[in-house]
Amino acid sequence: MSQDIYVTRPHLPPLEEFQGLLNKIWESGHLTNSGPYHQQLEQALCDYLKVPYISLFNNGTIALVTALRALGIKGEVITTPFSFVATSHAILWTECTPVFVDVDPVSLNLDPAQVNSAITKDTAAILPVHCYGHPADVDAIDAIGAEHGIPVVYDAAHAFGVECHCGSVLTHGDLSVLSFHATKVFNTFEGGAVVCKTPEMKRYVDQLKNFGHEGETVVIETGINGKMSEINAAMGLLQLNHIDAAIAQRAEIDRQYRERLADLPGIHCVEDSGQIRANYAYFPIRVGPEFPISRDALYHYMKERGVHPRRYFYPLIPEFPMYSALPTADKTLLPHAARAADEILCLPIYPGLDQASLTRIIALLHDAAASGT
Ligand code: T4K
Repeated sequence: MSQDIYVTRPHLPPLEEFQGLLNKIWESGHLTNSGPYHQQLEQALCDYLKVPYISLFNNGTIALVTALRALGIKGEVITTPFSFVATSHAILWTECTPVFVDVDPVSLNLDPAQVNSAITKDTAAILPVHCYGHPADVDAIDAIGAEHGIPVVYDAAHAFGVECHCGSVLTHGDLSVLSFHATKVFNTFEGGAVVCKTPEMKRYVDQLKNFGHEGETVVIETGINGKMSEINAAMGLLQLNHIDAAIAQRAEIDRQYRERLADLPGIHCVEDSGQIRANYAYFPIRVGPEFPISRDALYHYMKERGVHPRRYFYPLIPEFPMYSALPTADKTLLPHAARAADEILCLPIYPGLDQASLTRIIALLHDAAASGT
């Protein structure tokens, strides 16, 4: 019986490499609160990602909440309905109101024209997502933010290492937020980061994630505990040694999917959107009406046969109960996002997905097509 295949499997460095770093943590007793590995990882990530300042976090969600808080956002935040629920939850946690606008039907990222038309006197920020690691239309969205004096925070949870026409996509907007969760391209088990443009902002974010402390006896803000531990930081340092090889393996899987699914009517691979360097974080396909069975039928067909794709992102965020009463949650106002949520299926992609597994996944898609004709 062949093993089940999941949408992802975390990349892990060789265990013996980790053991060496653990020994040092045990010797020093420095477990958290900006220890040596934490500081090394911040610098190493700035170098790798080509960004000026990074503040590490214990996860991407707390990093998002802290980023909004650091900019003093109060009011309405224009955002995408087509994302993981953490994007909108961060808006609610900062006591702001999400304003959903539709996505571009091809890139599935926020449509700048829709963002522009949604701006009112109450708009406090724009929170786009680089969905699947495909860059949002950063030039257009940054320009809208600049024109109206509205901060832009990018949820870059999927966009580790992604570069667009002008370098790292993480240098856009006022702040960008990364996730280093186990399911991400670069993982520290749990983790995240805020990418900052100035030393002042980095210092402020560092204070906010450390209870608002400024030194030993002064507390300047109602901060939170968002600190990354030394264990997670050590894992990050090791992961960085392997990241280029891991992304190269993802690229090869992406290439094969595109090539081997090209002749399957009704299956449409979501196109990249303008990245110069991609990270192949996800492999989303759209199951069109020409495919003999529905997206959900295909999802169950595959699961029953031991392959577990995921419907990222279904249901749409506005359908969840804490959002559904908002005036902008009406799905008829979000037709492109609603259609994507009904058609999308993310196929397994991760370093270590072997050739036999890839062939099995692709064969299953062909079999499913044949089963419905
Ligand atoms: N913004 C966006 C746009 C995001 O996508 C996310 C997170 C965030 C913000 C928030 O960042 P964090 O606070 O998480 O750092 C997963 C992740 O939990 C979540 O991090 C991620 N986005 C989201 C898209 O996916 P689930 O509920 O799909 O995870 P789960 O546990 O079902 O895992 C999926 C598959 O991965 C499993 O079937 C098997 C495999 N897996 C998973 C884990 C956790 C493993 O093999 N090992 C593991 O340890 O949410």
